[in-house]
Amino acid sequence: MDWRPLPEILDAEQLVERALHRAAKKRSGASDNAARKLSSLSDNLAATLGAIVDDFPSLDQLHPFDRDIVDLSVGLDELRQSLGGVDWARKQLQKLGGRFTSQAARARGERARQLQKQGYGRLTSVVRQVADRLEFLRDARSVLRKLPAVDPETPLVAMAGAPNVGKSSLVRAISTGRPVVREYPFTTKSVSLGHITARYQKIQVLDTPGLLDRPDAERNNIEKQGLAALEHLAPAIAFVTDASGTSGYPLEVQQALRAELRARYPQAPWLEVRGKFDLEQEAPLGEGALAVSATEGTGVDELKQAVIAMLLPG
Ligand SMILES: Nc1nc2c(ncn2[C@@H]2O[C@H](COP(=O)(O)OP(=O)(O)O)[C@@H](O)[C@H]2O)c(=O)[nH]1
Ligand SMILES: [Mg+2]
Repeated sequence: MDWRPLPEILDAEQLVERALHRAAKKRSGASDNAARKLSSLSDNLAATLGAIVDDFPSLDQLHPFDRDIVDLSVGLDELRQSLGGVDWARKQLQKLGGRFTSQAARARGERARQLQKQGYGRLTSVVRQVADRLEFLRDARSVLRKLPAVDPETPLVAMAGAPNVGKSSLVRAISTGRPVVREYPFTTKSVSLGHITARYQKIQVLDTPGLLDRPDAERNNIEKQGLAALEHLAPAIAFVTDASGTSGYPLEVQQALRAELRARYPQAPWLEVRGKFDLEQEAPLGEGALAVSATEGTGVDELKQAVIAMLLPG
């Protein structure tokens, strides 16, 4: 799902102000002035709220990966409730708008002015009642827009391994992905995506947050984002082991994690990667493993070619 096109969402005050400004321009001088203003205000507010709801993809039709990622990053229930709240307000605005407009159309003079004032108050207060919902949607939008636009139909390799072993550095080295690299664990707060183009085809390279060898129930939301990808997108896996002793995660812990993932995803095409090979190694390079150094660039092209061969056979 590509969330980047999600349009900006105004907050309740901005929305009210804009609609009031537009309604103020509706001057006819005729006796139906109040009715025209009321109808402009309610139509405008209802249409804007309706567009906010419509611009979000239907949550029930999300790909299971996107559904998990949305849930882990902003909360699916809260998102659903906020959209529901805004849709409630849209219906309220239509109902109230229709009622005040037709009453004002039949009224004259002071009575019409009174109805206009009352209607304005009621309509704007409906929008203000969902101010928190709108605020939530504004925040959600800025989080969602940063999520990776994974295409489930395009070949995918996930860089997996314990925290701080050099996954993000390798994603940067072999793909267009630009995940943050830091000298401490858990810098990767969410999955992120890069691409490799080979033979006129695209391969997606997913950077996943570090995983620890522990039961799912103890895994945090950041780890769960990586698992959602492994679970729902059936990627090839490039498993990175760091035997330099600098990651902060002992080799046995990394190997236990590797065994867990292999057992969990026995069908996944698998690349064994030994990272930080420029540093002294605590264990010999296993059979079939690729030795790479992201900092010195050694083995990086071999890794890229191995990924291509694994995902674009023939
Ligand atoms: N010496 C050396 N350090 C590396 C290498 N790759 C990554 N690092 C360092 O290891 C730390 C963690 O790297 P990062 O790519 O963020 O690891 P991640 O947490 O697995 O994504 C950073 O300080 C990197 O500079 C490498 O090939 N050699
Ligand atoms: Mg990382």
